[in-house]
Amino acid sequence: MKIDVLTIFPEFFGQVFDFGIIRRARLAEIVEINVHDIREFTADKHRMVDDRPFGGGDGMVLKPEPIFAAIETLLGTSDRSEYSEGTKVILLTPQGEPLKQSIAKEIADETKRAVIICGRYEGVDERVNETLVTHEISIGDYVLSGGEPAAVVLVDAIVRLLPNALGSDTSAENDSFSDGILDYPHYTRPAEYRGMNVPEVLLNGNHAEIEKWRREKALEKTRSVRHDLLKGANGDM
Ligand code: 6GU
Repeated sequence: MKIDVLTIFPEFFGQVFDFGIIRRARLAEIVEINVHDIREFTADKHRMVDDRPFGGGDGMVLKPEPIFAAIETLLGTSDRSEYSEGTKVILLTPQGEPLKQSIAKEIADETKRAVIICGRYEGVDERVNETLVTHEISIGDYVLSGGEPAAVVLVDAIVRLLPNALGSDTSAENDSFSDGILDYPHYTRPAEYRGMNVPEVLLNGNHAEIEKWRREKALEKTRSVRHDLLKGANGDM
């Protein structure tokens, strides 16, 4: 997969893609990630990336011209009906569809080429959305100053789902959310720490019992902090 990130703050991404699973996936050429400064695609002498909103109001709005130019340079067209198969242009804004594991999975499975546009909180000219964008995504119901942190979240969520991105000893299938509920509690050595003991069931090697305990704990946790997830979860509620 090839991912291009469009941002007015390219330095924000300095080292964020140089660690752990994302770094490994890049080195293994499972994914290529390039960050581009939207300002590099301006054509005016002041290199303006934003301007005041028509109709008035607070803040600045990202101008369409440099974003159209960037997409034309990267994808060869600014008409989304002409994108190659497997191309997605994702706009990150608080107005987008809330990111879920199922969306990350769909993108990981179907995408060869992703361009991620980092919006800014005050807005992006709507013609970008109308013409270039195939998916508008939000990472949750809270306000970020810009889409940059959201881009890091989205890239991480996608890349770890790409074939062979995780080591052979780990699998995305066992992740929290892959079965629609939260993860069970984990323990490692020592078996007793400052008087706190690891649950006996995990020490006795009975794998059927361990499975059952984990499922119960996962459901208990989900019921207590994320009751909304249980509508539609596998198994009993
Ligand atoms: Cl993608 N952008 C901004 N600015 N705020 C957000 C968001 C995105 N997702 C949640 N809040």
